[in-house]
Amino acid sequence: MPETAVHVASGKVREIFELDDERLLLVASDRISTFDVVLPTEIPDKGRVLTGLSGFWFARTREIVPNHLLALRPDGRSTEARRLRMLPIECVVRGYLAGSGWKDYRATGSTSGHDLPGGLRESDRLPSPIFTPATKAQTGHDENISRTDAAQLVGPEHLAEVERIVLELYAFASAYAFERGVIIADTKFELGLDETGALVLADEVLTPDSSRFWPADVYAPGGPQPSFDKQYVRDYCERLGWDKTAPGPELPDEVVSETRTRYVEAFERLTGIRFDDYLADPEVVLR
Ligand code: PZK
Repeated sequence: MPETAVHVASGKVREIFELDDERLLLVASDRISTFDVVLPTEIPDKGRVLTGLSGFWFARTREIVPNHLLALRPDGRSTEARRLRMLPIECVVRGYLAGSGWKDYRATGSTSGHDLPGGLRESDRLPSPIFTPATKAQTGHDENISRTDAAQLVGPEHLAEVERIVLELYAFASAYAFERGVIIADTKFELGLDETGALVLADEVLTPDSSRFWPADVYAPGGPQPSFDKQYVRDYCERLGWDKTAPGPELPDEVVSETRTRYVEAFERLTGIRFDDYLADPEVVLR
């Protein structure tokens, strides 16, 4: 990292530094969270997998929407990005009924104002993907909001374009991933505005931390699905009987190495690129 990079923000598992007035450095750590708690044990290369996947998707979705990516650093975990004015909403797209979408549906029959057919089960595929904007909670959980509230936050003209863009991104990526055996049940995008007022895709995109990835070969709606990446960690935590409050448990070596393998497998399946080739030259994902 350059000596002059000033730390500006921390997420649960990543950091942002300021390079200059126009550029940020996003650094993805190997930290992992489960049940909303960051665990004391890291998953080696997890940050590289996420950075590589984001770069891969940025390169393949440029025709749908311009993005903030300027370069991937040789360490494989750091992204140089254009500095934007971020929109104050999370742009969630759901193709399947899971997480808070399932909770809202079960309680009210709808989510973010989308009236859904009756009789849907947990993890069912939706008749068509839906945009379910959410607030950016500073602490605690993002809250699904109505389109009216979202329009208030970003302006009605931006909201219509944001919805069109994120539905197109989801349609492209979910079809691509499904052919490679991965269901993208839902995913969260973040957009910002550049100096000309144009919408730009930012943050991380279509990674296991910003999405629910399910292995397609065992998909069975009617209950929760196994997570492509974190299932070993969740199962271990459940077996321990941990109460899911901080601090989380240390992970045994076997859970760490199985989990690392799952992250690397997600990377290789989705990109078609060997992870070792990424480590040798991260910008292979951009070509
Ligand atoms: C920005 N975050 C979330 C990400 C963290 C926090 N291109 C951009 N321009 C201006 N701001 C942001 C971005 C991006 N991406 C993103 N917060 C600000 C975030 C990574 C680590 F700690």
